[in-house]
Amino acid sequence: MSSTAEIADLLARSNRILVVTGAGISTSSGIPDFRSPDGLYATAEEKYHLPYPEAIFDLNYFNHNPAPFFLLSRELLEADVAPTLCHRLLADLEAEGKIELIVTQNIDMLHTKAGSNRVIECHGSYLHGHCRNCNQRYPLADYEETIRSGGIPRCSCEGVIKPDVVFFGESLPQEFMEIYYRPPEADLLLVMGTSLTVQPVAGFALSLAPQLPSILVNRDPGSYDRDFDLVYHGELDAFAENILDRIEAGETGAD
Ligand code: CNA
Repeated sequence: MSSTAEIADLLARSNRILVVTGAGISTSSGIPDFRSPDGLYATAEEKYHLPYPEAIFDLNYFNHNPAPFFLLSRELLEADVAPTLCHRLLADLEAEGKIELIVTQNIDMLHTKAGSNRVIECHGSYLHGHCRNCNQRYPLADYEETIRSGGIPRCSCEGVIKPDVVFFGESLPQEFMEIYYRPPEADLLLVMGTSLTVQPVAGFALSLAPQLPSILVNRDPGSYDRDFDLVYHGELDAFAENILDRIEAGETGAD
């Protein structure tokens, strides 16, 4: 395992960092990930009364029963869900002009809440939604309150408004497909809090890892560790706090 000193030093020497994030960077805010033992896949069937856990992001199931997805959405949109130290670290690095792009698989909008702007939400987000019946587009402000109060948002035509979160089998946003085929120029790949199992994002990160200096930060060792130059195992908040402390103390060799 690499030390945080080595990682902080590489971060300090890099000026065009391409970041790929997953659900692990948000778990300390109270939003469960998918695959941890207490993650969504372990608890969803019982908690949301689903036939199988993936049904919560399945379009056919949503058309038949949208209630479980909106129950989960209510938890995600709760006002007190705050960005984590990891989101803060990335926003700070962006303020220093070091971030080329953050590609996030997360739908919780916490990168933007933390102040990051250079973000592609490749699995969509709640910022807009569309009516399943007439395709009318709605901004979050029009339907957020309904979700927060436990309801199912509906269009003027009575169709259900589905937030623009990418469900299984749906296309990823065009802006992600563009960088998938033409990755931005970067001098470091930083991957955090993802099991690297969901395509095409996993393939995107893993194909870039051998081409760039690369860092992987995750709780547990995994089969992809060998693809990265520096690997850190542990809690992401502790990792972010350590790096932020080093940056603040000027221990990083930053120019
Ligand atoms: P995943 O497959 O659940 O993997 C998460 C990874 O993060 C695992 O390797 C965990 O061990 C690791 N991890 C979890 N918590 C921590 C922690 N505190 N410190 C260090 N490591 C941790 O999730 P992926 O993001 O890889 O899968 C992609 C899915 C998850 C996308 O489709 C997302 O939309 C979806 N998702 C998003 C959210 C969200 O927006 N916050 C929540 C749950 C699922």
